Amino acid sequence: SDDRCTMSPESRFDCARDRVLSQRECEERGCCYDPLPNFAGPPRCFYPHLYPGYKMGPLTTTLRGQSATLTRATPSYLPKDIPTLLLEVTEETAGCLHLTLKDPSSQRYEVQLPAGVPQRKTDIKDVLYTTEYQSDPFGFIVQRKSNGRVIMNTTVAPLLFADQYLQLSTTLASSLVSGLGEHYTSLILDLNWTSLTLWNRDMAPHADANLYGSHPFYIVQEEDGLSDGVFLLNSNAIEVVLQPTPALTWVSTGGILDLYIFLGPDPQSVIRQYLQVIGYPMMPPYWSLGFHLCRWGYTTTKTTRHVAQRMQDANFPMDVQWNDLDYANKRRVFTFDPWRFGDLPEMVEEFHKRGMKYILILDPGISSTSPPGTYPPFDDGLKRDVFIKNATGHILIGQVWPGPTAFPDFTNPDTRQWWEVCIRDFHSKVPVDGLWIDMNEPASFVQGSVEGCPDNDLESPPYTPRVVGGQLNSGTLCMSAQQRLSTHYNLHNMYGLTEAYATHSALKNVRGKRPFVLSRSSYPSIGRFSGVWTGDVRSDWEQLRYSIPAVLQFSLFGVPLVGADICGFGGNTTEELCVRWMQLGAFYPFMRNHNDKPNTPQEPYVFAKKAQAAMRSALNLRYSLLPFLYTLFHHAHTTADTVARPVFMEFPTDPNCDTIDRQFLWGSSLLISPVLEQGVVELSAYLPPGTWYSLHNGQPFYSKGQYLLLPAPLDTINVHVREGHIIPQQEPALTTTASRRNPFFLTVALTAGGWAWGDFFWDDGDSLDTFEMGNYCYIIFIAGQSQVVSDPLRLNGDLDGLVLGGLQVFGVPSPPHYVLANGETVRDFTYRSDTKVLKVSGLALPMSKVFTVQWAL
Ligand code: MIG
Repeated sequence: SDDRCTMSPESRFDCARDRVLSQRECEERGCCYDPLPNFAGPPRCFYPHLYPGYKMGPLTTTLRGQSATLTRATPSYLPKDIPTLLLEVTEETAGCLHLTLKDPSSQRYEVQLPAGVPQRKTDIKDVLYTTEYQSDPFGFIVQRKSNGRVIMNTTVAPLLFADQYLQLSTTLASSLVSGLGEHYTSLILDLNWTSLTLWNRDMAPHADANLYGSHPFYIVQEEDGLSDGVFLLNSNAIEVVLQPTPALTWVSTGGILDLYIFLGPDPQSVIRQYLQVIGYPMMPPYWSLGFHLCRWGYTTTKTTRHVAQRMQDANFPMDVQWNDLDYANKRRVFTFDPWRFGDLPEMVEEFHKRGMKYILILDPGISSTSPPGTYPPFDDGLKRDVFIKNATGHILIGQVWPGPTAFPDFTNPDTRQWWEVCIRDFHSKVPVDGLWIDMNEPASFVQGSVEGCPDNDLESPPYTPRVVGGQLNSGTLCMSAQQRLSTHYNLHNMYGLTEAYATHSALKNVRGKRPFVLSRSSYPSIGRFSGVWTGDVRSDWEQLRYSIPAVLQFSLFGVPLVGADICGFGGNTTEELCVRWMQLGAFYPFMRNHNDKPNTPQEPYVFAKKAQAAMRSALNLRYSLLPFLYTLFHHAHTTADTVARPVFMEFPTDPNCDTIDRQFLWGSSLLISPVLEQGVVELSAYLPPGTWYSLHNGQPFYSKGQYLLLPAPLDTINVHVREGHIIPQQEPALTTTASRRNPFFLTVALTAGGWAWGDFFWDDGDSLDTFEMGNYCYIIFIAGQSQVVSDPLRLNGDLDGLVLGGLQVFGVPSPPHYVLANGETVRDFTYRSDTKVLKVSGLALPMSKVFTVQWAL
């Protein structure tokens, strides 16, 4: 046997990714063959040590890094090798190393993210990494400087770089890998010879399928609490192969290799470094954090009004009523059905008068078969030449809800202008508050186009990653379709991003307020413009459970405003499932109940009294926490913190937290432990070391870092407050318009030493760039030595007349003799010696002034 083939099975890298090879064919490639039974296991045909590849020329020092030329003497086994490559290595920041490989002799397609990501230059003196190269065959090794840990090592397999097949393998610093969405997976990915394809597809979430979004980014938890991450800035179809070495192989069907390596060193810093490249998330309007109600099948304005009315009559907080496709005339966007939705404008005005908002769906497909002169979006679009063309230069026609449709090319600036005009005209009749952009993978009901697709290398590349439908053009446009920036082959994964960008800009210009866009398809950067929902989840317990890792993954991708369809979209829900889903959904950063057309209703008011009460209390709990949630979004927007946070991110050195994805945090201080199974009324929840207080009654749990059995009756979701934190809250109301005027209160969770800290961001909730222009309030709360004081660091926005109405202090060791607020005696307080909770109410301390609440022990 060949001693170049001696690596252990788990360290073998597939030499036949592109097609299945016989032993003879494998050996003709110069690879090793082991006829082991390889069902979903190590590859039979694998690279020997030092398999020939590129050879690296001398390194030249550049301004911020190094560069070298790579050449290959012999061709690879792939068609159209790029024989010479330029390697450029840039030390972007202390924690971010940037490495590109491209063809120096001809320009290949490169991703252009929407402009406007501020360059955050930091000190690059003490970089966290070291880089080493192997020159023949070429490979590189990135190590963590502080401890020598290998973060990437690409010498384990050859680099391949052909026109439509780019491949790079690397070891991973550990087996705890997350990211690489969008897929139906747990938070920690399975490295047991699995592959994940990144190719945006209209596909209801299920295992092994490429779903709506593509995020070529992963984060690795290293052994000692440190973390690293890698982003491949490439928008082509990508397959990521994961193996237990632990190692990962990127296979892309085009573009260049543009890698960012983030050294953290902690997980939150990895995410921040990633978002420094792709952009920090937008600040959502306050109202968008309220409850949203939607379904497909509110078939008239009458029905829609009735739904909103019944919600109000039953005292369910709700901010936003939605309509699905039902509103549109012949399902054409920018129209409304004159019979069923003739008074849509009036209905929206009514909602506005009640302090509510209104959103409707917008698909990208523009009907192409209305009689000329009757449908301006298409007529004007033709005139302005905004539609995607097929390979022969004619408008590509696909098939979506209105029948034959053309697809706007949002990479063309003229298209963005035309889109804004469409939105402006529609908005002048129907003053929507936000837009829901669906079907933007883009989805089409025919393969490629109504005429099919030509036969060429883009439609049938030499290698097609495993995609639902088997071909890249399945359920979408032809790959050889032409857009302004490039072919659809290169741009497909960015379609939703470009639409979100256009829609965000249009809404901003038309409304002059903070835009709200919700997109199904996604790509890195989308969090700057839009929230995302996780598509057509089924109404069942498994999908409820996997909605947590789905939401947490979008946190890692810089899309904090995310949620799943509460109570499930596909299939009929049950009362119990819907109660549990409303409880969990109250802690999705974006909270919307949405249902598919044929299903039984699932609005909160349709259920029995007990279920309604449970849902109402979940909604009131969320509404009471909105000042806190809004503050978390402020931190996401300004410092790239996560909102819904994986537990490992907050407790990276506690190995018990490594894989937790049935619980999660809001920020650093609220731990949410939902019931995810049918018939369950108690649950085993992990509490990281320290004291955690039940948010419901202040009962303390002293955890050594252990699982505790918690009661979880149907009317309760377990939420725990971490010691040392202060949560700003507000009395709930039926809308945020009303709740924003209510008294605030504080939940103060003391440490054993009696300390706690919290902060609070507030502005008018709807204006553009309030933080950037300084139009906001920012207040810090500090508890210690038996008192809570506020420290208003900035007071420039909308707090006038608002008061602190009370507070609850958890962990007060003994009954206070008296309570003083700003030095004056307070009568209205209670103390419970069983739970050690002090409650002070009936206060009216202006939030915009320094206040002190003291208790004497
Ligand atoms: O082909 O607009 O994911 O939320 O209700 C289905 C109808 C189109 C898919 C979306 C779903 C929406 C539905 N849409």
